[in-house]
Order: sequence, then structure tokens, then C-alpha cells
Amino acid sequence: MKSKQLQAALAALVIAGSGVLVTDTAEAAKSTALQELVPQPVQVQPHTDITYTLSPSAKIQLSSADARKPAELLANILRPSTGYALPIENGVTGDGIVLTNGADPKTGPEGYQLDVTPKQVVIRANSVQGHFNGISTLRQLLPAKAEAKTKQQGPWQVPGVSILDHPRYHHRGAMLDVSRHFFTPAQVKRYIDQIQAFKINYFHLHLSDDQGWRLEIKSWPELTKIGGSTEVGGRTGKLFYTQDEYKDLVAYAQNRGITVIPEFDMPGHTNAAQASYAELNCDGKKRPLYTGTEVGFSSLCINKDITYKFVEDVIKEVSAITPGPYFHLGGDEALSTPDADYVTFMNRVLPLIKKYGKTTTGWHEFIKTTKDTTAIPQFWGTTTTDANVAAAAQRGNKIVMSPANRIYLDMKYNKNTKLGLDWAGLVEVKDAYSWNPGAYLNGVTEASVRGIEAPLWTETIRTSADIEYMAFPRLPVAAELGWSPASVHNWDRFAPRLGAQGPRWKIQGINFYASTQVPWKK
Ligand code: TNX
Repeated sequence: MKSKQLQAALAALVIAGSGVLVTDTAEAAKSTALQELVPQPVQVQPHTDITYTLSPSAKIQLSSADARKPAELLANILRPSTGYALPIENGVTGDGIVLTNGADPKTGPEGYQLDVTPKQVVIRANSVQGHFNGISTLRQLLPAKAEAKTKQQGPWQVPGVSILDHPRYHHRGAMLDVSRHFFTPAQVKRYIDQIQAFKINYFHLHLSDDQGWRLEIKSWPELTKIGGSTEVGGRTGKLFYTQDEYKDLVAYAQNRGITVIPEFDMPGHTNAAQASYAELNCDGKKRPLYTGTEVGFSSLCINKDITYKFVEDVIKEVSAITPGPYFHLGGDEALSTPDADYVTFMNRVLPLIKKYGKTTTGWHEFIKTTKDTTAIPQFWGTTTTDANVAAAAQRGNKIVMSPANRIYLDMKYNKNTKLGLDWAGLVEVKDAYSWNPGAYLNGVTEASVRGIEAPLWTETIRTSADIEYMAFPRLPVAAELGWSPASVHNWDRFAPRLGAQGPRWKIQGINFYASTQVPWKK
């Protein structure tokens, strides 16, 4: 056997899991890339006799205009690191990366096929989403240094493979609380880029809470002038997004295949609004601004009409600048709102969300007030039983799973973690992985689960480095749970794949938590 064939054969054996060591480092790097994907694709068929090498004259070729945004995303990543021009062209000819249609129907609305030939990497998908997802996979098949912002030395090899892939759940989300601490548009974009790489398709922004109102509402300008002037810890400044800044963030996400879900938390968690407008308080007196971290002390005034004028104006303005179909109304921990008032409030507010063309989503408490099966409860409890959520599932509602003791990114990893909270427990990487979203809540089966979301509350989180430390590696864990088939779920096989992301994150400058549970690749 020629040595190249021998190496290929050895690589095939490694993939088959025989544990044979491949001594040639380039061959080994290529073949192992197929075992290092997060999230794990549905089907990976290696072709060990094939390698594609990106050449300086390669083009990104489109067979449909639809694929232009995904193509631009890929070009913006690969041009700086490879130093190649990588022009984006319509039509398929010759060497390069091809984005085309005609994928196997099994790939569904978000899946893709990726086929590596000696001359091309062909990503086939029947939707823009599918192309974004295929590109996320291709990025992980290239050497980690392809992620660098400066020119690196090739070769830029992709191992021969045929992949067919599609998600387990439609909803794969990440939430960022920009109320407790405010994050600039640049910081938010940085996080959007990081979640996008793991096929996350929803970005939920928690835009109001006791400590801050973070989006300009033109008909209620004091909300940001007063309510958006401070945060936990008392820093002051312009700590809010203008509507133009918000629209820019939404477009930024959209250009990466991500739908923004805006949240305005009510009827509790409303001190910032109550500090901005006296009339939102039952006693007609403005509340002081709040920079602490307690929850449950605030409530809108349920029996005043002005409350609903306020809520309607917010829904109306936010809906007009949010292309996505969802409005998240919070609804959690309304501990200062009597139960009957909570029901009264929701009965008046839910129709307003419909009136402005949006679908309601909210923290799961609100679902006890409605029989609307299109409403989406987001379960954030720490129990495996919730009668109201189970009843909603029986009626046909789809549930987003965010159990706090599993997938709250603000929980400490262990008792020495400096950042974060521990009210739902300590959540090490393995704890975050070891649960099944489709069989977690009694009475909520796989078919009733819309997906999974990893929330990051920011009482203790102030910088991008802080965000990254809490989100990495647990956000990729959530992405794996949301995307990969239940049948591949296995910690011993997952941990090395996760560990293989380490070099990539180092190159990207991600400040990840190097858990000792994970065998990090050097
Ligand atoms: C509970 S989870 C909250 C938030 C806090 C979070 C901290 C939820 C719907 N409400 O207000 O920020 O705990 O972990």
C-alpha cells in the first residue's frame, strides 16, 4: 500500500473507534475534525481517500440569491485568516465552496447536506437557515486558525465527508439580560457571533427589569431617560438602546440566521418603569431607582387604565421594529401582584400582543392564565413537575425548556466560581449536559417540546469576558441538546468533542471556563 493510502486507512480505523494512533499529524488532524463537531450532526460518512484544499483562487459559488447572507458570513470569517479573496459569485463553476439547493427532503426546513469532493465543498440546503447551519459545520471542519482575525499559514484542508444534518428541535435559544447590567451593541454583537457558531437560532433580549429599562419607547421617553440611566451597582450613563440601535442589532442577528425575541417583563420586575412615571404606581408616586439584586418587590398598578395604555404603547412600538413573530412578556416572580390581579392583568395584555400581530411567549407562570395553545411558556423551574405547564402541553402548547438547575448560564459551576449565583444549585458542565429536554417534565413529552433556551442573567456579569466565562462551555452544551438527535446523547463521547473546541475558542479570544470535567485539546 502506498503511504497515503495507508494513512487514509488508518484514519478510517480511528474514525471507526478502534483507537489506532495516526502518526502523520496532517492526516490525523483532518480525520479527527470529523469527530470533533459540536453539535454532533445526524449522519457523518467519512471519505478518507478525499481531501479538499481551499486554494487562493477558490470562489464562494451560489446557485440561488438566497444564500448570499450565509456566503457573506463565511467570507468574512475566511478572508482575514486565509488572506484569499474568496469572491462570492452567482453560478457554480470550478474550485470552491458551493451553496446550492436540492437537499434531501430529510434535511427539513433547517437542515443541510455537506459533501466534500477534491474540488469543492458543496453545501446543499432548501432554506437560508440550512445554509447558515451548514456553514457552521464547515467552520469546524477547517483548521482552528481559520477563525483568526489575521493572516495565517495554510494549508486549508477539509476532510472528505458526506454529512446529512437537521435539528432535533426548532427552537435553540440563548437569552441575555441587558437590564441588570447593560451591554453595548458591540458587546451584544460579539455574543450573537458566538452563539451563531453553534446553530443557535433565537436570541432573547431581556430588555426591562427593576434595575433598568433598556429600549427607547418614543411615546414614553422617561422610560430610558430615567429608567435607562443606571444598573446594578449604580453605574450611570446612557444605558439603553435607541430604536435605531435596536433595529441594527435585530438586523445583525437576522443576517446571521437569528431571530430576536424582545422581552419586557411585567407585571413584576417593573421598578425602572415605576421610577420613570409616577402614574404607573397605585399611589401616584415615583419609585426610587434600584441598583440592588433583590427580586419580587415591584408591580405595575393592575386597576388603572393608564397601565394598559402604557403596556399597549410598548407592545405597539416594539412590534413595529421587531420582524420576528414573538413578544416575550416576562410574567415571572410577580410576588407583589396578588394572584387575582395577575390573572386580570394577563387577560388584558395577552389580546394586545395579538392585536399587534405577535405570538406571546413568557416565563411559564403566565400560562395558567390562558387556554391559547399558540402561547409559548418557557419553563424555568427547578422541579420536574409543573401542573400548569403539563396541562398546557396536554392542550397542545409547545414548551421551551430552560430548567434553572440545568441550563441557567448564571449559575456557578462550583463553589469557587467567582461570578454567578447559586440559588438553583451549582451547575458543572456535566450537570448542564445530563438531562433530556424531551423527557424532563412530567406530562411534557418530546412532541410538546419546542426547544431549549439557555438564559444568562447578569446580576453579577459586567463584561464580555464575564459573559463568555459563564456561557462557555455551557452554551455549546445547550446547543448540542437542542440540535443533536437524542440517540447520540452520551457524556463520554460528548466531552472530547467539547474539549476539541478549546483551541478554536482560544483563537477567537473567548474567555471560557476550562472545566476539569472536559479533556481540553491543546
Ligand atoms: C430568577 S428566572 C429570575 C430572574 C433572576 C434569575 C437569577 C426568572 C424568570 N426570573 O429575575 O435574574 O432568577 O438567576
